[in-house]
Amino acid sequence: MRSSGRSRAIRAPATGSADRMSTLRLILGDQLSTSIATLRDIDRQADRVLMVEVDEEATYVRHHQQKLVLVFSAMRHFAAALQQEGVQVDYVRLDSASNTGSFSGEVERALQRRHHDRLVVTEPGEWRVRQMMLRWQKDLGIPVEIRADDRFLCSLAAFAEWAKDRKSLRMEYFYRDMRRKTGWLMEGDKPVGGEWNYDRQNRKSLPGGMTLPRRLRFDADEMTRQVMQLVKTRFGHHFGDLESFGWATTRADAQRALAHFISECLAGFGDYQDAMKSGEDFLFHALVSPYLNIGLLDPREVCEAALQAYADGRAPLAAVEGFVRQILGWREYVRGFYWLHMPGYERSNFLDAKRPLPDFFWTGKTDMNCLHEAIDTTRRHAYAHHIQRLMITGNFALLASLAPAEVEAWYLLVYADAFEWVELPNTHGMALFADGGLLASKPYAASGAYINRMSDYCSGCRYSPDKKLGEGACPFNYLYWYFLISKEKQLRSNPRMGLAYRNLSNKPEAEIEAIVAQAEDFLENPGREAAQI
Ligand code: FAD
Ligand code: DLZ
Ligand code: SF4
Repeated sequence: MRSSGRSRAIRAPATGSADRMSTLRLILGDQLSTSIATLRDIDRQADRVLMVEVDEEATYVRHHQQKLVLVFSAMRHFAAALQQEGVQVDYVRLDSASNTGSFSGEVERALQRRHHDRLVVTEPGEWRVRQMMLRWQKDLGIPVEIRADDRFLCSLAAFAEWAKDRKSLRMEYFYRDMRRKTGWLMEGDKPVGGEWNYDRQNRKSLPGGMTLPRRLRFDADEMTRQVMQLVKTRFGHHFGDLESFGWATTRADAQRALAHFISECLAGFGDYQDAMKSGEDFLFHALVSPYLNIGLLDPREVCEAALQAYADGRAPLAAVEGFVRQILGWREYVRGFYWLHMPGYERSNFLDAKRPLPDFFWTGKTDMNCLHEAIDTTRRHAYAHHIQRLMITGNFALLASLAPAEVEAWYLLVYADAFEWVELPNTHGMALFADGGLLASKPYAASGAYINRMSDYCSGCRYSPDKKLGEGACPFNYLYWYFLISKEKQLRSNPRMGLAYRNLSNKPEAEIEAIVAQAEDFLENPGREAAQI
């Protein structure tokens, strides 16, 4: 049964004391923080927390099986922790017989079960859910208070104020303002060490034979095992492996993961932030985005842990600045950006990209070893690190002119940390340049030479990054030039593309013709080699 959505009062008869107000407090699966605004001012005797596992959220895109396990198991652990604190929690499991399958239906049912005077929620992370919530007051006949999500370091109002009257929004300037506001890595009004950004030092490839840090993964407890069984039964056809699940599902374990990253990996994070290596899924990355995004960790505590490591001399400035920039800068920036440009942001298609997503995005079966590695780690962990997302799968999607909506649906479902507020700007804006430069000043387009420089993938590939055309040539090479040729109308006037277009003009006509022929032949069926595997 689904909520009819008609306007009516559906409140159960009052049962509590006449002068004590009762509030229903809805907590969503990415709001698992005891500091969440919804829980403030809770009256433990009179109020109830509502948490619901619903089919609609599990299937609006077919999330990776590990993402489903993470969200449901973390929800169940969070509910149990609240109950231990004496909070009354009304928890609806996915397999409960009367589950209506939607947020609206479950809120309606909770109001039928018990009398409440009002509903309190914290604003959600997706436009889709916000629109749903805005209808509840009228549809359910109860006052609904939607509170600001103040777990972020920059409020939406402060971001809108920063963005106002700016011709273009660039993360770097936002980040500098946030450094000034927080005082992090500042000496008075100057950045510590004299530079705002140490990225130039953060682009090393991994030296051969380097020992990489052991990563902390977590064994599934009984609660997680039950959820794994549920997911296997109901969503076993969704993308991704289940058995390799190793994510933390409680705040305590997420804090352990953070502490482990700070002590074992942060010092190497800066230098090797852009590096990639075959068979190494995590390198020096933090693996904290799923925890930040569902609320098990708070961005302030994550940044402060890194700042403390710098203060104690346990990590160099370039690493700590690089890490803090990802959270204080990028994470806050994309969230403000998303809400500023929604709705409608996802509809732009500046580069007129239309090709369907090749099948190997689901199977990982392709002779292009870099793509195989990035998709395979995604399948095994619901994770790939930033450079794999941007410069391997993202770069391919950009160069191959894949339809933004298909690529975005893929990114939203395959990663454990994917929620639209963070996934969409990164995919639509940063990786695909589909917004024509609202988020990034130029497309992140690269040939095989970049991938060869930053990884060891090419040595295990049937293609050669040194070969530009003909049999065995790396597809990224001719696709890169074909991209410039076919998108010239949109990109030539971009000042940051000047050098690329000057290089293109130096190419003889015969070479251009050969590039176009080979690229178009490849793009007709990019997955054709998979048949040989
Ligand atoms: P680290 O590399 O160790 O970085 C530390 C933290 O910084 C991350 O946990 C994350 O919270 C934050 N961060 C870093 N880069 C970004 C960024 N560009 N935007 C926002 N936060 C950032 N991140 C998500 O959280 N959810 C997504 O759905 C998502 N989709 C992406 C799609 C594409 C096409 C690209 C290019 C990037 C995407 N990112 C997304 C950003 C980034 O790739 C991930 O945050 C990062 O890989 C998470 O792994 P980590 O915790 O090991 O990060
Ligand atoms: C991602 C997700 C999934 C798979 N399932 C649920 C759920 O059953 N119940 C719930 O409260 N939240 C879930 N979530 C997270 C929501 O999709 C998320 O809260 C919205 O997208 C708003 O950001
Ligand atoms: Fe990727 Fe090209 Fe290197 Fe193969 S040769 S791994 S396709 S960049």
